[in-house]
Amino acid sequence: MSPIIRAGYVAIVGRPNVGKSTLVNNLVGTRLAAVSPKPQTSRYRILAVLHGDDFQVGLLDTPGRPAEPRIDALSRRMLRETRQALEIADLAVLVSAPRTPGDVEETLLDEIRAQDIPAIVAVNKLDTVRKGSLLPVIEAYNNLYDEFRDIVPISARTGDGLDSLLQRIIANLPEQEPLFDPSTLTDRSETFLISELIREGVFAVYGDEVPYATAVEVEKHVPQDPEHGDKDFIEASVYVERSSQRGIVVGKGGQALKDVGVRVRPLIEELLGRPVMLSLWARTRPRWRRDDRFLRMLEE
Ligand SMILES: Nc1nc2c(ncn2[C@@H]2O[C@H](COP(=O)(O)OP(=O)(O)OP(=O)(O)O)[C@@H](O)[C@H]2O)c(=O)[nH]1
Ligand SMILES: [Mg+2]
Repeated sequence: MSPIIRAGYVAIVGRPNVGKSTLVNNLVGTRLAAVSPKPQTSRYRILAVLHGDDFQVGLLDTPGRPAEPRIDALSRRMLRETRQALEIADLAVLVSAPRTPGDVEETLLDEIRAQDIPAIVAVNKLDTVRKGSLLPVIEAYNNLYDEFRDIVPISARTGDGLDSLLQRIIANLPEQEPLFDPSTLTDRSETFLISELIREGVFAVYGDEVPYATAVEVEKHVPQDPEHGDKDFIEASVYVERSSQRGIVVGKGGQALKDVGVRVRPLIEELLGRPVMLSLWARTRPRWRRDDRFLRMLEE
């Protein structure tokens, strides 16, 4: 018979750019979710499982909830990812910047309440503020909802407070048989994780507008092909909506796309544990943000 442990799914929700993906990556100690200084980096729900002797925490990273979502298939899917994470979850962690809650937090709180699950607030980016300035933030969250199980200040970047957050998460999970195989780290395929690392590179290299017009598809992954010098061969496309954007993605003499490759290849090698040859192509695909079939295909 399996032992009874603390086990469950934890939806990590919050507005864009508050550090949800950084937190998830830091808790599991692996770069699974794309991170960037630009809002709305995450587009998918990603499971990351943290295993301990007497617990299993299934963290669900989610896309940030914008104040005013765009109206297209991609934005609709992003909202749905958060909703589904809350439906699956045994516990919600509402991640916040070190600021008092606003409309977005209230909306998310309504959705958490509708699922009738306990919630913890993680006030992130502790490293960017003076300690004293957190008190009014904590008080405002307390006033917003007096049933928060905890309000924990953290810095996902420095790791400050993550141990106590994890303890509070575990303590609020149901006692049950293990949910995951001990070897499970994520529910996402290697191909998907590679495409997300490339997307992270795209968010890092290009200016404000272009990343939102891009999608990444890994088209070919040939593991350890001797023809290519005993390296995995990976070919991927960076899609944009307009040909003018394609020019920006390629850059002068192909330099911008090369920069993405240089940045991303070591991260893919770290993920796979093998040397990689990466070939990136920029392609135009008009209105891909509205193309549900294309979006579904990217998730596989
Ligand atoms: N100073 C500081 N920066 C942080 C911290 N946590 C995250 N960041 C930065 O905040 C930015 C956003 O981080 P993400 O993890 O991508 O945020 P997110 O909430 O997943 O964003 P979306 O996916 O767009 O919703 C990145 O530049 C991170 O490096 C922190 O504790 N302190
Ligand atoms: Mg994210």
